[in-house]
Amino acid sequence: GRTINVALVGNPNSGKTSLFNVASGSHERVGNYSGVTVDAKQAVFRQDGYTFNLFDLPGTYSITEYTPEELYVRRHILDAMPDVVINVLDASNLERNLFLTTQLIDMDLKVVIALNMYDELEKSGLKLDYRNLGRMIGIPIVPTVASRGEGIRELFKTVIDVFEDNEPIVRHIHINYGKDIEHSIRLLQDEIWKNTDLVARYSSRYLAIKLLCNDKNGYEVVEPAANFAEISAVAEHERQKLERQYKDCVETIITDAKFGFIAGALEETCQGINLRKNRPDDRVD
Ligand code: BGO
Repeated sequence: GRTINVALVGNPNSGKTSLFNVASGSHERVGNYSGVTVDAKQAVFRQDGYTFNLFDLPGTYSITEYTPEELYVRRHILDAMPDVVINVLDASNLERNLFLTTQLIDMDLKVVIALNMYDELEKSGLKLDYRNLGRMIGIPIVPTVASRGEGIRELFKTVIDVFEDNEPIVRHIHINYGKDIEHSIRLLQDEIWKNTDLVARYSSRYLAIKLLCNDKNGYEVVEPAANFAEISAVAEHERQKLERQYKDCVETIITDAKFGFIAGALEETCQGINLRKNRPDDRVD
């Protein structure tokens, strides 16, 4: 059988540890990797003829570069390039948890959502059409109750389908950041596309977004490129233009658009949800 490298990404307390433990059940080979600042765990197990190499990454609300955990998760995704990311969501706190999902969408990865704490969602009385939500965001969603081991086999079956390109829901969507930002992204992508090494490894759209947000780690990724001077000149010019125009930093505009996208998707798929409680201003990170 084939080996699939899988990374677990999710907010703190979304149930990642429970999912990791129940999935790796037999603990065939569990390694603890203590970095200077963060811990990550790795386990190897088999299901349906495949070998899963599962990495549990630190819990984060975001994958920008503001905390060691965020940077660790981002580095793991960009450097280790997992075949499939399992995005573990706390279903009882969907709006906030989906923010991380929008960042994975920007990165153009193969993703499966574990809609964990599904028991809590059912108790809460909310009616979520998760199949439709999955269709809207182009990511298959599997309900799980990790603490009771429910849905885990189905989850990894779906990981196999996504890995093998057999999952019809999978579709790469772009979150629309508005006419002006989209124009700047395209100009920057034109410059990034000239470098075949960069585009072989990274999504040009993701890099363009990171540079427009003046993201240090984004610049580190692009720096070795032969056309770095040209790329950063376009990025600088576009960022300054956008910030003059909006009187705000690009990251804030993009964050607002992400929450708008989430609210729109949940309004259509989740009956009874109160979308006011986690507006961008109340974010914890
Ligand atoms: C305690 N449903 C429910 N209801 N709970 C879940 C589920 C689920 O699907 N999955 C996990 N939990 P972690 P991170 C606890 O530890 O895996 C629970 O941070 C308790 N502990 O059991 O640690 C899970 O790795 C005492 O709860 O998450 C855990 O992502 C009383 O959610 C918590 C009640 O899971 C966080 C719960 C001493």
